[in-house]
Amino acid sequence: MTIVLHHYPASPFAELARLALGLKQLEWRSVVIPNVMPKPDLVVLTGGYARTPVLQVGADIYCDTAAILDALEAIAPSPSLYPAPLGDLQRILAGWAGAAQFGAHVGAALGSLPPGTLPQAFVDDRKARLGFDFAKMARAVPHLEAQVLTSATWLDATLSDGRAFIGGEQPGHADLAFYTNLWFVRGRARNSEAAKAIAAMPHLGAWFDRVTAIGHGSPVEASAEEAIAIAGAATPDLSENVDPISGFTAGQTVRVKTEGSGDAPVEGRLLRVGPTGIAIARDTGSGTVAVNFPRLGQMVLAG
Ligand SMILES: N[C@@H](CCC(=O)N[C@@H](CS)C(=O)NCC(=O)O)C(=O)O
Repeated sequence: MTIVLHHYPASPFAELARLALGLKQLEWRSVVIPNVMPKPDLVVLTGGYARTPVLQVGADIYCDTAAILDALEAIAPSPSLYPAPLGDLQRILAGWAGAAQFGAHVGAALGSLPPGTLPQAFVDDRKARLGFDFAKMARAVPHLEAQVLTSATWLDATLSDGRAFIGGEQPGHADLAFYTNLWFVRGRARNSEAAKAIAAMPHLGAWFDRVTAIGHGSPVEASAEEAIAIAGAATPDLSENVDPISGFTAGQTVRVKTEGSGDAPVEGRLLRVGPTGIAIARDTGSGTVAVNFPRLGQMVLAG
């Protein structure tokens, strides 16, 4: 079983996945993908999903960090990404960190960069795909930094009782999700007011260092061609398990689309759908892959 992460260094969600690989001390192949469209080698595997990161385990493809972390938890159950006492509540905290809070952190960081810092291709891509308006973001920096500092203050207060991680002595999904938001602000906008205020929070700073120390496991560089060959040589999990409440049947052609986004839907034959996940089968031209998504935030649409 070969684990491949399709990612690029500066992506916060990719950093979340890299830390999850580190927590599990896994060996993995690192395929660096473009940070703008087009991503032809990635979509050969995903069928259209082009966000960062994507995990590949042989011919099983996992889109979105929620599905990626579930896959890693199944591959290497210990140490868990969902340790007691929070357990699955880690997911709810991570979900908040990865939604409005993610936007505030990214906006506070990118908005405080001097104009002209970001490559034009990146500015154009994010405008077209995600509706980013960098001039508006720059004007909103004080507001966005306030959103960042509210959650940073709550985290610092939570950690002030001496716990090592958000849920206690073991790190979990929530730690990785909040960390990557702060990592982006500290890394991209070192001299911003938010980065300085965060650096002055003692409990948060010590926790940040503990999460950094988790590391990334053991990455080995690989090419997109190698990743496609790995998928071609492997057999995906084509087991079927369709929850009748979904209104769909196994084998039916469906499209899976990220809610509230302009992202391309991914078409395939429905394998599995339940309260926590979706899987479809599709042909890449050189074999079949199973493409997995989280249930939350993904729409299943009839063919
Ligand atoms: N909900 C997704 C969000 C992924 C996401 O939006 N990633 C950003 C990068 S951090 C992205 O895809 N940006 C556009 C790109 O990389 O092309 C997840 O948890 O993986």
